[in-house]
Amino acid sequence: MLTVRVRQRLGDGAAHLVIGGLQRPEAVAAALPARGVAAVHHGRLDAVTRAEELLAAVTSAERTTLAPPLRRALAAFAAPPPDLDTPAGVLPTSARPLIMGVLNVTPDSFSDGGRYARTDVAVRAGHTLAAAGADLVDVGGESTRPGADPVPVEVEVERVVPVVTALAAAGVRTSVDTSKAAVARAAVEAGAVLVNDVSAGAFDPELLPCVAELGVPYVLMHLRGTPRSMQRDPRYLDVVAEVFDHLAIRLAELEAAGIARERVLVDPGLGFGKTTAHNLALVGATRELTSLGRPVLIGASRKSFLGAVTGVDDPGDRLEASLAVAALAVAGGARLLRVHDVAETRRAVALAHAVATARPTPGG
Ligand code: PMM
Repeated sequence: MLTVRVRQRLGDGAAHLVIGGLQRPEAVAAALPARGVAAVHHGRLDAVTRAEELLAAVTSAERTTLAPPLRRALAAFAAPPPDLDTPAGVLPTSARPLIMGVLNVTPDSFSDGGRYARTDVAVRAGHTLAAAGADLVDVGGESTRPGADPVPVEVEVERVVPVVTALAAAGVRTSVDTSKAAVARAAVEAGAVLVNDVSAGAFDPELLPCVAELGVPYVLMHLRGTPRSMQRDPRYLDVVAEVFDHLAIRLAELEAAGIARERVLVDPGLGFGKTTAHNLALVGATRELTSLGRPVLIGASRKSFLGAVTGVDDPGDRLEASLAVAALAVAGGARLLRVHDVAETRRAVALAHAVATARPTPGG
């Protein structure tokens, strides 16, 4: 499949593009007018070019298939994404970055392990997140920490559903963090308005048909391997290109499975089969992910790569690093931040968003 990543738009109508899936990328590079970059890396064309020049350089058959994704990616790059419709109203992703507060109802999550294993305690914590300004409370009943074992479906349902039910009844908007169809269904029936799946549909073949039927928004995240194995020496030739292409290809596959693009958010999956260097490169490439045309979710809060950079071992002490990444992600166009420290992130993000959208009129 052809994939189009915009790295930068230039003033003269040209753009720095990376195109995956071309039949003869070297021939296309050779046919482009010289403008600086026109090279092939790991089978992908990396070129500074205008859309018309690029379309003129490919075969007529490829022109037909390349033109729609090329125009879509150029239009989407750096533009605010559309809003998301949910059963509980619109999530205004076009207007501002939103905050998803993390509520892990598990005995073993890495950052808040075990604190919320009791339903009443978890429900109270959900209210606290909402009061602090979370637009969504993300309820998860299975740890996705590196090395974690899967949880039986009944256990996950028992953990998640009472919490979602209580929060929904109190008017708190929830999402469900699960890779299992039965859990997604039970949680949505209990009031969850979005399915957040770290597996991109790879762990349970029933999940995507279930999401298609439920009709709620869906977070499509990149993960290499499984939580049990993912941190064993992850390697990429080009992490940004591979994560981007995976998301682009999976978006098309979701559409074929009945999940409209309009319902999907994309997430590079920081910490899921990635080294510190991979995670940092992906945070730095947030803007490029906006060329997928979907709201970008970034989940960096308290993760171990932040500790690796700052030398802070305790996840609970990684607030400053978490806020720094949140601000950088928003500057790069991210529109949903999955975080533990909601009030602090909200303030940091308000500032980052104000800078990103500041456009004084000349002389004003
Ligand atoms: N990270 C975790 C769990 N779920 N979901 C999405 N979409 N993106 C993430 O980065 C993500 C996630 C693991 O972090 P936690 O143990 O603090 O919940």
